[in-house]
Amino acid sequence: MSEADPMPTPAHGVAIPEPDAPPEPDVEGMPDVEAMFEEIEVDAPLVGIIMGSANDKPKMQPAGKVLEEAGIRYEVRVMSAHRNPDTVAEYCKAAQMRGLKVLIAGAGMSAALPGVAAAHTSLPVVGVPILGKSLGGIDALLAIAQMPPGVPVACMAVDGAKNAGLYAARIIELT
Ligand code: RP5
Repeated sequence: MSEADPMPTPAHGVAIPEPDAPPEPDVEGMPDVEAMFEEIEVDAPLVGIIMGSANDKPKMQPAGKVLEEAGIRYEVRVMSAHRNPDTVAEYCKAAQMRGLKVLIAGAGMSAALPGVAAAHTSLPVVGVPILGKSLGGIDALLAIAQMPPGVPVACMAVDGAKNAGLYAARIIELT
């Protein structure tokens, strides 16, 4: 046997295999993981305020005011469950991973937004029925209150965005 022999054969003739080399890290998959972490900002908002129309902004503004006063970071997005269903699904599916803790969802008329949001996230969803031009807000109120079992949505009063902000703040204080 020379010193250069890489696998010396023992006297009884059975070669002892080298221990398995540790698996190579999956460098192919790393960029995806890094991208996910890059999306989690240090100052990421804790509450997402979403609403079905830009016209809902004045009605939803009290929720943001309450959160601001409580020092809770939030973001505001306009997206309609009926007019932008893909946007709603994408936003709500990514919400928890982005660091959001609560969603506040306001909508008027056939107000599907809070329920659709709850269908796409495990985060607590606080619904705000917004008074429309007819039916005194009862349309949105019932749409948000009458969620089927298994898809929970907290329903505030008609135009109850202030309480939605307070409710979200209480949830965050518990987490
Ligand atoms: C809902 O339809 C919105 O939340 C809004 O309250 C209502 C009417 O929408 P616009 O016609 O004002 O955009 O989706």
